[in-house]
Amino acid sequence: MNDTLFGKIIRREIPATIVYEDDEILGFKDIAPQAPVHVLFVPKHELIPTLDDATPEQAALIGKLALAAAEYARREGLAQDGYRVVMNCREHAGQTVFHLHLHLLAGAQLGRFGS
Ligand code: IU
Repeated sequence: MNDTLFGKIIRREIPATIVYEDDEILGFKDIAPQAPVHVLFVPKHELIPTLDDATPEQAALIGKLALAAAEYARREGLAQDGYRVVMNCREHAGQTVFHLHLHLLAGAQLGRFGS
């Protein structure tokens, strides 16, 4: 279980700047930030490779990823100006780590996306 690079971060086997944690979710700073604030939120106990692999039983967990990002954004004073959350799924989205995660991007006016 959790046998990915993010699994190693969850188990504290490799370092990361952890900024959020609850029973089910860990949030840590992305090592290659794409915005002034770039945090990844990952499930701690379930290894779901991509959003396409998620099951209806995991709906609540996926919702909690989004709510964890929202809570962090509120706590850090990012909510009023706003932020973006993104999940990349497989090749065309550029997914590189196959352990479901939600990106939180904030701290500046973000460009449009999709190109
Ligand atoms: P993606 O959605 O799979 O494309 O995003 C993976 C992210 O994980 C990407 O933004 C990387 O910079 C980030 N990351 C990290 O924060 N720490 C690491 O050790 C590795 C990747 I490898």
